[in-house]
Amino acid sequence: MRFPDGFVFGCATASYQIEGAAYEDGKGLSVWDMFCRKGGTVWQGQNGDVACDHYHRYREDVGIMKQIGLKGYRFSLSWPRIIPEGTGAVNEAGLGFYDRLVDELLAAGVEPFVTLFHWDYPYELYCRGGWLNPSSPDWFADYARVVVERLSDRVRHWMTLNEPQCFIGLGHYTGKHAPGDQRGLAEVLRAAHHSLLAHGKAVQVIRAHAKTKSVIGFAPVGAPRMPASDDPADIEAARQAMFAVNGQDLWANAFWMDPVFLGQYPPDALSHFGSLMPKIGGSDLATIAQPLDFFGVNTYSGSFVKAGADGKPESVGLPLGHPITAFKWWVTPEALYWGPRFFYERYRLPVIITENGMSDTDWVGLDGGVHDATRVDYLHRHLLQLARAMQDGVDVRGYFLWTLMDNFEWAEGVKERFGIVYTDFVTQQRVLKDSAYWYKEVIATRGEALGEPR
Ligand code: IFM
Repeated sequence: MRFPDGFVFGCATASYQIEGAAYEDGKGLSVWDMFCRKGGTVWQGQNGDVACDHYHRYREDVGIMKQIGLKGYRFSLSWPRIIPEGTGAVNEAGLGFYDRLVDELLAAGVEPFVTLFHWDYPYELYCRGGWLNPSSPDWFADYARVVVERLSDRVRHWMTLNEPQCFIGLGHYTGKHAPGDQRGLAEVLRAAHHSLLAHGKAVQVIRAHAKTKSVIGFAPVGAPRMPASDDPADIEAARQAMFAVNGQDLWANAFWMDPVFLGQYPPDALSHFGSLMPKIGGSDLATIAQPLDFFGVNTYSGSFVKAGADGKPESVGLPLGHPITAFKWWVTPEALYWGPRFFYERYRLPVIITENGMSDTDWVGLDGGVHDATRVDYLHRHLLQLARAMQDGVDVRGYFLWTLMDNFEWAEGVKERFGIVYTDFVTQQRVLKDSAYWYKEVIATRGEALGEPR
């Protein structure tokens, strides 16, 4: 199978995970700068102060993207690098960095896909209440305007928020991520609502101020539920489970996606969370549900479901010894079939996989290469399932592999290596792994190198 002309094979990264230069050129503090300094928060007390030093080495990194033949590069902007206090004065040096990066990408023939926010929230705004402050959606919209006015003559593809499930849920509920808060569910739901409003307002800003026709999306986590068999009853059970809201956490797909794509919170979210739900202003849902151009989704793994005796969804465990990544995430390639299929069915927008990949314990071999056969197999299986979804009629426009190079994996520090390029964090030397050469071949043949979907 050949992927369609114009299908974007890319890689994704995020500012705090690769840039470093945490205290340079007028950048303001982010919640991640402060969280890492707290102690006991990140593996071995590591931080993203230097990370991959991409801020200084971006030319070399774009050269690597060109060598691999990437069609698109998804990266995020550091809000406090651009507006150190979160609102107000703009830091020209910070904005200039992204300006040069965009130029470099375009010169290399790599299309920039910009994510406005991938977790490095301005610390100054956190001190003013952060996502709990009712003004937070406007702060985000103001920041979006600064960026759009500067970059939209060259950037056409935009994503607003990356994985609100994580920066709200892990950041404000479990406290595992920055800012490290453990708040009650009512406050967390209020912060979630503000983040969705921020998304909607940013879309309005892009549409109103972009200098070229924009293609806009959102990049939530998509956690697929997959039928345990081809029995239509199991398929229906998986579909129901995929969009149900029933846990005491923030992982439910529909909680985040329905407001954005359908203009309403799912009815079971309202009944399930009841009085914990925030007050929803009269025009809030209309603001949140701005028309989007694609359904971006980050998917790494899924879980199986069957129809129970009463027809209701029942979880099905995986067999003993089922494959698992270094991060201890189950390897379930069918997630890239059922996820896109169910999401497309419900939200009717072209799908872009905005992240997919796996962590492993890679190191440089005696021969100087990095032989990550397991990652190649993971990617191969996932791309074949995505191709199968496309053959079954799902409109998929792109695939962004997470990630270009090993980087700072949040609370796990540099322990979890997700890259197709190996980063030596001492010398900052980059080494293309076998998976990078494999991906290059996949891109060059527009997927033919994968063989037929199976
Ligand atoms: O590294 C993260 C990324 O920042 C968001 N999505 C999941 C990746 C792997 O954990």
